[in-house]
Order: sequence, then structure tokens, then C-alpha cells
Amino acid sequence: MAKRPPTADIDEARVRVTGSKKSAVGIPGVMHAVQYSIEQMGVLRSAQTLLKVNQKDGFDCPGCAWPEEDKRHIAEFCENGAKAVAEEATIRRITPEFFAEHSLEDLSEHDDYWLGQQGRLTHPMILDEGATHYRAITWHEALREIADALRNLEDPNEAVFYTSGRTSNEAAFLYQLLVRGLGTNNLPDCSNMCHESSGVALGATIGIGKGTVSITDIHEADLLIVAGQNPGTNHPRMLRALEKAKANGATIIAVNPLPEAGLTRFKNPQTPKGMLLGGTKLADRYVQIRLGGDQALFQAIGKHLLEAEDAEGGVLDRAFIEDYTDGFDEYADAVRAMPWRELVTATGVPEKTLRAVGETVRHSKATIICWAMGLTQHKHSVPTLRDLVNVLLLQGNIGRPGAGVCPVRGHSNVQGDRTMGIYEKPSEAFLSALDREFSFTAPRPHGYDTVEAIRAMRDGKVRVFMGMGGNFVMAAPDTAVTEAALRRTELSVQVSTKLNRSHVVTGRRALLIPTLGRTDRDRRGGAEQRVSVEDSMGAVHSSRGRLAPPSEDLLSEVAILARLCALVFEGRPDTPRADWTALEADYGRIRGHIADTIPGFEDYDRRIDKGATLSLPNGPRDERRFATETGRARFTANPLEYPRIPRGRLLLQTLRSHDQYNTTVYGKDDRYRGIHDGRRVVFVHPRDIQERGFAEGDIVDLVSEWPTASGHTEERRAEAFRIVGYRTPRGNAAAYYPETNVLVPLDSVAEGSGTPTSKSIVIRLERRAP
Ligand SMILES: Nc1nc2c(c(=O)[nH]1)N[C@H]1C(S)=C(S)[C@@H](COP(=O)(O)OP(=O)(O)OC[C@H]3O[C@@H](n4cnc5c(=O)[nH]c(N)nc54)[C@H](O)[C@@H]3O)O[C@H]1N2
Ligand SMILES: Nc1nc2c(c(=O)[nH]1)N[C@H]1C(S)=C(S)[C@@H](COP(=O)(O)OP(=O)(O)OC[C@H]3O[C@@H](n4cnc5c(=O)[nH]c(N)nc54)[C@H](O)[C@@H]3O)O[C@H]1N2
Ligand SMILES: [Mo]
Repeated sequence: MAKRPPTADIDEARVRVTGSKKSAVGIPGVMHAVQYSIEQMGVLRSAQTLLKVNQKDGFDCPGCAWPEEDKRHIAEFCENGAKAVAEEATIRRITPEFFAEHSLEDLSEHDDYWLGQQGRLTHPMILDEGATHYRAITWHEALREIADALRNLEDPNEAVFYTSGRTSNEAAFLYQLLVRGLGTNNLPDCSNMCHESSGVALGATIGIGKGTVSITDIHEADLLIVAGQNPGTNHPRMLRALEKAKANGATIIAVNPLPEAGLTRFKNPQTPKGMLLGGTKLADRYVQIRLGGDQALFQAIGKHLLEAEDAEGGVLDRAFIEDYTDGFDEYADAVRAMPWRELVTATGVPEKTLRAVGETVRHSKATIICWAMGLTQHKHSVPTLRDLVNVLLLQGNIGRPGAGVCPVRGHSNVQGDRTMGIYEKPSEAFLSALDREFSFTAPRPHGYDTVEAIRAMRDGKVRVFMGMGGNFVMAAPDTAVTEAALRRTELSVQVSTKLNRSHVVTGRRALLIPTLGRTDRDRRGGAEQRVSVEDSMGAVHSSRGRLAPPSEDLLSEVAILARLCALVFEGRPDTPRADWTALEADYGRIRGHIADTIPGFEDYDRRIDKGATLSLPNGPRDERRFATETGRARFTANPLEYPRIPRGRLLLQTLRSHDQYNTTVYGKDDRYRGIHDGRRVVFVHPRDIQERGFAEGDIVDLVSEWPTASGHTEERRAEAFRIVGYRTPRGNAAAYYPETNVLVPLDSVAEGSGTPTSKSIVIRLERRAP
């Protein structure tokens, strides 16, 4: 039997600290996954569900975007994938009676753990102006309400449309069409807070905002550098690919302020060695870098390679540099002039180690660099990633087997959503293709990204907010500011599978629209429909839900959007023309429109049939073609930046525990880091704890300090965190997201990408009055 939802919020007084683990997965990992699945959906449905994840006739895991390998294991088993599936496939339900019982005020006092554990949403609900409770309405009324609000706007730019990266290609394509048909590009998405810095840096230097490697390249690499990423928790299936690379002779270097469990040792649950013996030691070298020190590390590697070339020659790929790149001399001069001592200060890593890493890179025949949020969420993330590209260009490590850039994406379809046009800065080529296909004129001015959207709402410029999935108020920075901003809107609309805080912090009126998820069977127009998604490596494949949906009345995201398009565009001049009813009845027809508008999707519907994969064209990878301003891959000379921590202060990074999916908290443990039954902990180096006059176990407030443009310091406070001594570099601290988002100033963003600096916030610890 499935377990009933919890009746209480997390009780932080019960937190236990047991010390961090050295290895990931193994038998405990499998046990946790199975146990969680059974709690959510009982034994039978668990077995049925887990066997269908990432299988060719099954559904794409709603967890991370790591690609499947060609030969799939029976249960592409991954502890956190299983939790993501169970979270959605739960048999717990939230019905209209639940909303009659719980006022909005009551709901807003619960944490996201409690809200998420109540079950799947089953019925469209509306919150009338001034009302204390949501009430049920019909599907027709709900969609009418949204359409009327959108049609009544004087200026379409008074609406904002957020997307979280779970949305399928088909739904994303219709969504952007709805928004552009209305007349705006206000399409902020979770990517703005995630890999935007990667997209910006890669677009400018190699001419494509995506990675350039396939899963085979990972297996064949000679050297893999994994920087700013915790795959043991966030991309567990990647560990198996790393294990395979290792078996083929690869060297792995982990670059991280924290010694993360999965990177040190991996116990593969699919092999006897992993289950019974000690597992595989993955990282050959662990570089404990200071937060934000990575730009200096990449400059150090580049410097070492250049010095070795100057001394002995034969290090660089001269032919590649000559034939395919520009900007080499300027870059080389800048890096040669950089003093080692500054690189040591910025990284916190001794020169000897920096040079040893450089030597490993020098002798590698094919190098891949993988990264995630540790590199993208800093003020200087874009130059950091440009310096990462420089290192690879020096040895021609782009566009050949076993080599390239590998930004590891988060949400399972975040990359596909971008390909489908979920982007506030669409290209002219994309817009003119839409114009032709749908006989209207798409708007040209760029729209708001996530941070700009919050500013606009705060300033009263937005009347309608719509969220296609996600949990905007918890995921975004500066929680108090973001909540107040959302409350200023006239109407907020959330399309969602489960309840979260963005449904209780609302505009003056609110609509809560339930929808089908990835795992649910989707019958429309008399047939079972499938959708499709793109993984982190540009491979597109189909996904078909197999489980009985939470309610037979639920509409898919595609159906909701097709109906909204029909209602919004009816009788309105210069809007997209299409047969919306037919699109809802046959998603293959949406794929037909995609094939007509987006390069690389020719014959889309047929090519993803029967579990086949459509591999999108990738200029740098396929033919060393670089669609940059100059048509060449670009070396860039980037002034060195790194965070300076004021005296007595700490630099805080906000990260994920092992028991959460972004703002969805599955449970109260972070097993690998030795935290149980609570989340309000702050990891600090033991000597920093002592020097500041504290002891482990003390309860403190985290106070962030942000110097404003006008010269005074703004303070933000996150209350009551327990201090835990941890092997983090001196001066650096870590605590969980989203509890700490309240500390991230809205204006603290990465230059060039606008991504909130969630991995570098200056804080002080303040003792709480007893
Ligand atoms: N189970 C599970 N899976 C997930 C998610 C989840 O929440 N749960 N989230 C999904 C999403 S949307 C994303 S974007 C990814 C996120 O995947 P990750 O990026 O792995 O997620 P974080 O927990 O933010 O971890 C950041 C890592 O970078 C390190 N780091 C922080 N700052 C620095 C730095 O300055 N330099 C270096 N070198 N390292 C640094 C941290 O110590 C940590 O190991 O995972 C996806 N997959
Ligand atoms: N401080 C700090 N802030 C961060 C980060 C950080 O590292 N530190 N990371 C950032 C990153 S990388 C990201 S990607 C964002 C994440 O931002 P979001 O994507 O907005 O947040 P999630 O928590 O992934 O959203 C989960 C919600 O999506 C809904 N949902 C789930 N599946 C579906 C579905 O199939 N359809 C629909 N319609 N709804 C669904 C559920 O209601 C669930 O509550 O947060 C960012 N914020
Ligand atoms: Mo993300």
C-alpha cells in the first residue's frame, strides 16, 4: 500500500549530522528509490512504472537530461530518476474538497515539502478576487478566463509566460506560438537561471549554444574534466558513462569546492562489482577549488600549455588553430602575462597542482570538459566559460571523437524547449520561419528574461503571469521581492501537475490548471499520443506515458495550449492560422509544423517513430563549422575575475541536497553529505567556524550583504540555520536551495547572461538571540 501524505512540515529541530560519504549509489541507493516509490504508489504500480523509464516504448524520465545509451539496461535504474518518477506517478490526489478544507492562508503556512507530498492536482481551480479559498470551475470556464484576460490586454507586453524545462517539444512549440501570436516575446524560462551563461559563452565562441559531444564521445575520451557539477546526485546515470570511459582508459579530474560522493567512488547497481565489491574509483584527481576560482584554473591550464609549447613545441594543434580559429595571439599574450601567483590566489590551489593538471591536459589525446551550475551561476560565469573554450581550442579538442564541450543540462527537456523557441531573444531566422508557416507577423522586439520579468512585475508593468510548469516564486532569486512582484499582477495562471508555493502566492485572481505529466497515458482524438524531448546532447526521441492518469478529465499541456490558441486567436487579425482542433487530436501534425519551421527536424514524426533517435545537426561537432560572427571558432582574452570575500564574511553557494528536485523536496535527507531529517544547515570549514567564535551545532541567521549602486549595503536574512563543519575551502560556505533564495539579491546576476549568482553570495553568520 502507498503511504498517506505527511501531516506535518519538516521539523528542523530533529536534524541529525552523521558525516559525509565517499561513494555513491550501491545497495542503499537502490533501497531508497524502491522505498520511496512504494510509499507514493504501492508495489504493483512501482514495478510497472520503474520498468518503463527510459525504455524505447516507455516514457522519458522526468528527472535529468542526461542521454540514454543505445543498449538500455532493463530498468535504466537511477535512484533519483526513480524518485522523480514516483513523485509524478503517486496515487495521492488533491481534489476540490482539499481546497475547500484548506484556505490559501492555511496553505501558505506549509512548506514546499508538505505541499508537494499532498498528491496530483485533478481539477481546474480559480481564486476569485478577495476570496479566501480556491473553488472548482469547469475546463471550459477556466480556459475562457485565461483567453479573456489575454485578449483584454491593451499591450501584449503586459503579460509574461514562464516555462520550466519539463514541457515537451510539442507543447513548447504551441506555447511560444500562443505567446508570439498574442504579440510578445516575454518568454522567460528556467534556463535563464540555469545554463544561460553556457549558451551565451558557447554561442559567441563556437557558434552554437549547446554541447558538442555525444555519449560515445564520453566513452571514448582520454581525459574528462568534471567541473562545478555533482552528478552522483543530479545526473546519476552520468556515473555509468564515466565508469565506462574509465574502463576504456580515461583519466577523470573533478573540480569542485566540495568532495562530492559520486565523483570519488561509484557503486554501479547494474554490475556485481558495483553491488558487492567496492565499486569504481572515478576521479583520478580531485581539485578542491575556491568558489568562483574556475576562470583562473582554465587560464592556468592554458598558460601551462602555452609555456610547454614555447619550451618544447608539439603541444598545440597548430593546424586547427590556423584553419579554424581566430584571436589566438591576443589570448596567448594575455595568458602568458598572467602571474602564477594570482592564479594560485584565485583558485586556492597550489601552483604545483595547477601545473600537474596542465600536464594531464597536455598529454591527453582527446579532452572533454563537463560542467553544470558550479560554473554558470557566478557574476563572471560567461568569461569563465569562454576561458574553458580557450583551453579546448588550443589542442583542437572540438569536432573530433572523444573531445568537446559538455554542458550538462538540468531539466529533462530544457534544451528542447529552447530549440522550440522558448526564448526571449529569438533569432530573425526563427521568427520569419514562423511568419511563413502560420501567416502572421511574429513580434520582433526582445522580451523579458526571468530577472527582468520580476523587475517588470515589481514595477507594476505586468498584468498577467502564466507559468507552464515550474515553481517561479521559489526558484527565482530574492524570494521576498519575487513574491511581492507576483502579488502585484491582476491574474496569475499556473499549469501544473502538483501543488507548490507559486500556487499560493498569487496575483489578485488566480487560476490553477492541472495537467498530465510524462508518465501519464495521453489519449486524444481516439489515439494514444506521444510527445518528444531533446536530451543534453542534442538527441531527440519520443516519450509515451503508460500509467492511468490521475483523472480522466485531465488535459495534456498540448490540449490546453491548442484550445487556448483557438480561443485567443478567434477573430483576431494578424494571428497564427492553423487547425487547432486537428493539432490537439494528432500531435504528429504539430511535429509537421515543427519540421517545416526548425532546421534539423525534417521528417520529424517518422524519424522518432519506434523509439528511434533524431540527432540534431551540430556544426562544430559534425564538420568543424562555426557559425560565429567571423565564421571561425574564437579565442577570447578575458580579464581574470574571481570573488573577493570581505573580512569576516563567507561566500555562500546554494545547492541541491540528494533528496530534492529543484524546489520539490522529496525527503529530508542528504545522505551523501551526512544530513538527516532536516535542511536548514550551513556547511562551513571548521577553522572558519572557530575563528568567528562559533561552534558546530550553533544556530545562526545567514545575513547577505549587497552593496547597492547608491553606496549603502542592503541586508537579507535567512533565519535559523545549524552550523555543520565540512571540508569546504576556507572562506566558502554552502547551504540548500531554495531555502536560501531569499538571500540572493535580484540585481546580483551574471554579466552577459543575467543568471542569478546563486553560487556566490557574500554572507555573515549572526548568532540568534536565545
Ligand atoms: N536529483 C536531482 N537531479 C537534478 C536536479 C535536482 O534538483 N535533483 N536538478 C536538475 C537541474 S535543473 C540542474 S540545472 C542540474 C544541476 O546539477 P548541479 O549543477 O550538479 O547542481 P548543484 O546542486 O547546484 O551543484 C553544483 C555543484 O557545483 C559545485 N560548485 C559550486 N560552486 C562552484 C564553483 O565555483 N566552482 C566549481 N568548480 N564547483 C562549484 C558544488 O559544490 C556542487 O557540487 O541537475 C538536474 N538534475
Ligand atoms: N538559489 C538557487 N536558485 C536556483 C538554482 C540554484 O542552484 N540555486 N537553480 C536554478 C535552476 S538550475 C533551475 S532549472 C530553476 C528551476 O526552476 P523551476 O523549473 O521553476 O522549478 P522546479 O522546482 O523544477 O519546478 C517544479 C514544479 O513543476 C511542476 N511540474 C512538474 N512536472 C510538470 C509537468 O510535466 N508539467 C507541468 N505543467 N508542470 C510540472 C510541479 O508543480 C513542480 O512543483 O531554479 C533555479 N534557482
Ligand atoms: Mo537547471
